[in-house]
Amino acid sequence: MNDTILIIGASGQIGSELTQKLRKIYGNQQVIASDIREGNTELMTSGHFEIIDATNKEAILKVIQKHQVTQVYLMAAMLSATAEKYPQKAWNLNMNSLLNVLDLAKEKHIKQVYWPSSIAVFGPSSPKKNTPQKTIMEPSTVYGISKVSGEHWCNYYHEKYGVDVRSIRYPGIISWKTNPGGGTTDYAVDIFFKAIENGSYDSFLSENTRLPMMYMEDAINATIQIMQANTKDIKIRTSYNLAAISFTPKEIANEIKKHITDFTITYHPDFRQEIADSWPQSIADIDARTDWNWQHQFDLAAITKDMITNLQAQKNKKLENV
Ligand code: AKB
Repeated sequence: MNDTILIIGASGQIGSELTQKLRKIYGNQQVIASDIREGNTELMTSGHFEIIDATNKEAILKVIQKHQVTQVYLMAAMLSATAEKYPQKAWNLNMNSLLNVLDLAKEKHIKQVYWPSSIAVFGPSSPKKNTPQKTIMEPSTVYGISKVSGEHWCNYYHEKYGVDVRSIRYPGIISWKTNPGGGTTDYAVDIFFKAIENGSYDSFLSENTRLPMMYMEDAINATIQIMQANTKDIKIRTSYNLAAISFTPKEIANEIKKHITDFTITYHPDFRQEIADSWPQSIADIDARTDWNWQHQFDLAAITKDMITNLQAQKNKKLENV
C-alpha cells in the first residue's frame, strides 16, 4: 500500500475516527489530517496535521504537493439542521469543496477520491420503507439538494474525465469519541451522553420517528472497504445506498433502560422534525452488499451496550482525575 492519504474535515465526527483507522492501516506518516479547525490531541499528535479551508482549491493543492498525496477523503460538510439556517454557506462549502477535489483529480494531482453522500438525498416523495438505490429523489432540504447535486457531479467527473470517485449515502452515525454537529440524526448520539450525565433526555424528534442509523465502526469499515474495492466492482458512481438498522427515539430509549433502569425521556419536537419526516425510515442496500460485499456488524443492542460501556468508562476516568 503506497498511498498517501489526505483527509479534509478530519476534526469532525467521522473524520477523526476515520483518520485513526487509516493511520493504523497505512501508517501514521502516510495519513495527513486536515481541517479548518484543530482537532483532538490524538489526531493532532499521531501524524501530520494541516489547516485547510476546503473551499480554497490552491490551499488543498499545496498540501497535496507537499505530502505527495494520492487519495483524498473529503469529509468536510455542513449537515442538515445547520444548513437550513445558513443555506448559502452550506451550498458554498458542500459544493465548492467537492468541485475543488474533483478538479484536482481531473488534473491528475490525485488518483482517488472519497466523498460522502447521505440519506438526505431522498425527500417526501421517495418511498419511505426500504428506499431503493434508484427512485424519486426530490429532497426538501438544502443539505439534501447539495448531496444530490454532488452525486451527479461525481458521476459526471467519472464518466467524462475518468475520475475514480467513490461514495456512500450515510445514514445517521452513532459514536462516542467525537460529537456530531448540526445534523438531524444527532439525537441518537446525544441521548447516550445525556443518559450517562443526567439519566434523562429531552428529544427534539417525536417518539415514533423512525430513521436509518449505523454504528461508527460499521461506517468506517464501509468507507475503507469501498475505497479498497477493485475498480471493476464499483458499478455505481453517484453514491451507494448503505444500511444497518432503523429505530425510533422510543425504541432507543427502551434499549438504554435495559442498562440504566431509571432513564427517562421526554419529547419536544422542533424544526428538525420536518427534516426527519422527509427522510426514509429504512434503506435497501443490496447493491453495496452485492458489488463490494458490504455487511454491517452492529445492531441496536450491540450499539447501546458499546456506547454505554465506553461513555461510562470515560466518565469514571474524568472523575478519577478530578
Ligand atoms: C444529518 O442528520 O444531517 C446527517 C445525515 C443523515 O447525513 N447525520
